[in-house]
Amino acid sequence: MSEAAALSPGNIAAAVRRSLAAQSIVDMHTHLYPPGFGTPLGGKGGVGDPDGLLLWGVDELVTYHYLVAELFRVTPPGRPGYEEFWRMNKCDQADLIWRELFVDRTPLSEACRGVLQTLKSLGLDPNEKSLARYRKYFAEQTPSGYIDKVMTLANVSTITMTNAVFDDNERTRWLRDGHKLADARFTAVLRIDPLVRDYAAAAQKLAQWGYAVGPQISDGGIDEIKRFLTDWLSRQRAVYVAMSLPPEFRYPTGPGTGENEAAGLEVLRRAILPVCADMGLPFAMMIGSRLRVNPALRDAGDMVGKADIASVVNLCRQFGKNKFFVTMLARENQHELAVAARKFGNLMVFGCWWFLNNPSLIAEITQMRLELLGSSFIPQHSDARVLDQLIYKWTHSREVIGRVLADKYEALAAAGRSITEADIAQDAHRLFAKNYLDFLAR
Ligand code: HDL
Ligand code: ZN
Repeated sequence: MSEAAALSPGNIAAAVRRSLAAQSIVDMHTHLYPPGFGTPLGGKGGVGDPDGLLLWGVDELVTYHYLVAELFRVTPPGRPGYEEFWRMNKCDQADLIWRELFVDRTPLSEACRGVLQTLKSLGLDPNEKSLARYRKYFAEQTPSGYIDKVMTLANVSTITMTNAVFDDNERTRWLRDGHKLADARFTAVLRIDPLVRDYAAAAQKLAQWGYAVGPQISDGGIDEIKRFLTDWLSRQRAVYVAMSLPPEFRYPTGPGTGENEAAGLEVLRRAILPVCADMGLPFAMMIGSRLRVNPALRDAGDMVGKADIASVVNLCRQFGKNKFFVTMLARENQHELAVAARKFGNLMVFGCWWFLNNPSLIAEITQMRLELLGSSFIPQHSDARVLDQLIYKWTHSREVIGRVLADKYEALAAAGRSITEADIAQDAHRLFAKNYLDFLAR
């Protein structure tokens, strides 16, 4: 069919599926790394690095922290205990999770279904009772070759990392291996949560790293924090700066703001945002994560809380020269955030983050965003922590977002607007790549 011919309503859904499948994705937020950062699974001819940052293969897939949380919902108390579980090796942890969540129970959760979708997409049978056959398959892969395979299956063109400079393991690798970390498939993001979430602790580390920063904010200290930021932005060649923030995040300070919190906000106001504005870099705020509500679960122990959109509005208005990527973790915050984006062109709403990355909520949020923002938002990021997850996270999101888009196109057709394959392809490009890249370049 010619791209210019109007689609009949009955052909729109299939055209959307084709377009989204064909559209390569720039994934703007992941926790993935190229092989230069090391990988615990050496694969064919390789040697594993237990502290390596590139996670891939079935044992990492099955021990994803979402599934660890789900494991402890079904095992009898203390069998195993938390610390007993963490002392188990990765394979034993994966065998336990596979048996408890995938064999003894129907794997109904999104995180379970994702593992099965990934295995199926790789040509493996998702019905195995043990992980042995899957392990054999992954043992035949090389990390870099498997990255290409996964990116092709997921049709992802660029993987955007999260580079947590306050993480000792990652920082050491940047300082030691900087020259060999570059990989054209990946772009870096400077992640600096402690600078605002816990300024006192961050200041101590900065001082250890040679930046003249003290527990009290000073003009000299602000200059040193700016130097720290520009040092790392150039080392990483970062494309934006990011941090997650708790539900209690408020800007500006209020009567209840504590001393440490106030210091973090001053660092945000006087160092982080000016450096981002000077360098033309977006600042990404991921708001609503309350960390370690169950510390024994480690990464699986974080929780969601309703946050304050007025603070986002205040920042967008006060810092008109800055560009803000914002995603919020609470379902209850999504409508107000989308309305805020109608008020500020320097606010780009993105993703269905973490506990929102489920079909029912992706559908609800995407429909609302299309109705309020047209195509001027970024519908999804994968947040993948295990490379293989790109396959299922994007398979599932293309399916759900595609159905919502098809519904909107059918409604437009009913209103008399002709919808062509070219219209759909242009929107797919905008939503899954161009909005992000244009905002970086804006
Ligand atoms: O802060 C973040 O970037 C979150 O995405 C956390 O990493 C979280 O643990 C996660 O992986 N969510 O999907
Ligand atoms: Zn993340």
